[in-house]
Amino acid sequence: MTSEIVSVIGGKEASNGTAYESVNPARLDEVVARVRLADASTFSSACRTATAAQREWSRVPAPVRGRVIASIGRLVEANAEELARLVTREIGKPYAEALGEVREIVDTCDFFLGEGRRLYGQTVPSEMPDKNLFTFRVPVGVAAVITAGNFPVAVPSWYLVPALLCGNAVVWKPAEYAAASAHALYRLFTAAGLPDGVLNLVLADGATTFEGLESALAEGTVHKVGFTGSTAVGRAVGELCGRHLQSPCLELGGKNPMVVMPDADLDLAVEGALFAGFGTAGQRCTSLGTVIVHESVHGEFLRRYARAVAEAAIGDPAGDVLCGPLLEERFASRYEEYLGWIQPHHTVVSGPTGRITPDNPRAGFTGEGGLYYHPVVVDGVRPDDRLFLEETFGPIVGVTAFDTLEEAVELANLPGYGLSSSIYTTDPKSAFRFRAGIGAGMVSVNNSTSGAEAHLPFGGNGRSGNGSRQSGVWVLDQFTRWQAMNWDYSGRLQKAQMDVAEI
Ligand code: UN1
Repeated sequence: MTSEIVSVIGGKEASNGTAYESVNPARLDEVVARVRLADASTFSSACRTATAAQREWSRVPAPVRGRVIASIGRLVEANAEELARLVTREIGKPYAEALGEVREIVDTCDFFLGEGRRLYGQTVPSEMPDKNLFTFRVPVGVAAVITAGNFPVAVPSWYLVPALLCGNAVVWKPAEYAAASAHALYRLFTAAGLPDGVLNLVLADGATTFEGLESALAEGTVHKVGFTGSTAVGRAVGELCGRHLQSPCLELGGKNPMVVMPDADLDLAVEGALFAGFGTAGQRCTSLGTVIVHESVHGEFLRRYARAVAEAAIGDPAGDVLCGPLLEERFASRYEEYLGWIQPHHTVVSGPTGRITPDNPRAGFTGEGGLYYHPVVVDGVRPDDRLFLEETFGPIVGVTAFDTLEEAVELANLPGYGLSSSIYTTDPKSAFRFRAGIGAGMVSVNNSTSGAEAHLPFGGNGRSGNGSRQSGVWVLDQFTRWQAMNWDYSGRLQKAQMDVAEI
């Protein structure tokens, strides 16, 4: 049994609050961590502490901050297997994927350590003589980062690393059911040499966090909110930020489509649909929602997909499996509701549905108890079905047929999300037409909807977010604001628009 995990603010442990247990979803009787969940005032006091620490941190030259990011990357790399094992134990993510997730933090650090030596501003020509114009990137101040538990370490690093590199302080509130993984990552970050108060960890439930965030925004101690989670909560976070004239970075749900053209390599498409649909037990924001398959290959695709799903390894996430348990009880019961959306006009082509139990077994299953579910493929979903329209965070994929590419694009856009998308085709014209028509922030050609690389812009539109982008240079616009400077050395008052130089 591990000792209790608590919030850390300004380098000090905050041990007030209520008790919570983070449980291994693969073995529900195994407590991974005893956690103390803080109250709302802890969140707002963390934001005040961060405000003071940020002043000093922003004065540290960006290349030096970059060196701290480099140390974080090295520390994470040196502890990768241990961290990945903890992620597997705490949220049930198959070990190979968990290790990949840790790799994604290292990739993020690799990218941003050099950004400390760039973080470029610009020189801009003036319309007047003897005058220079400049732009500077300035840190926003304190970033409140609220993250989900399906990517308990990589997705937080997408916020934390660039925010810190840009000279901000951070108050990070991870998902409580992933508190041990978050705490381990927090320890690696601070061990790399971040001064106290620059990165603060607040362990709290959602409602308390919301309350704490509301007062911090009113006090003016939060200047940017980064939120990864459901569309419903993202909407509430967006409304709250809007009242305080802030534009948050929102990374929300997806109903990610995969279009399979008649000329597609069907085996490749099946492999992609298997990983995108059932990797991470379908609990990525980039997981596959609906396969939109051309009617001429619909039957053959379904036959091969159903066989691949039947043969997929499901069970103990510490082993070599495609799919482990769902994240937590709350997600499992919500997923059971989604199963209730299956209608008489649908055909389940994957065999049994629901929880895997001795009475509802699955061949080759290697788990014991735990929140394991049968992977489900539902053919015949229609544009007005909830299964077609709504995100179903969990192992269920809908299938529908189309005739023309225009119709496929329309179907793909219909649910109004816009995170990831994919097309399988051997014809570049179809691929580019799809790219031009799809409303998603990310498009894959002959690849899974999930598994974006850590240095391309990541983010969505519509119900998937407010158009903000993470990763690569694009995220710098979330964590810095442009400051414009003009310097007149003419020795007289030159008035813009009024004293324009004549030829
Ligand atoms: C998420 O589920 O919130 O592209 C992020 C992917 C991963 C990140 C998923 N690199 O699937």
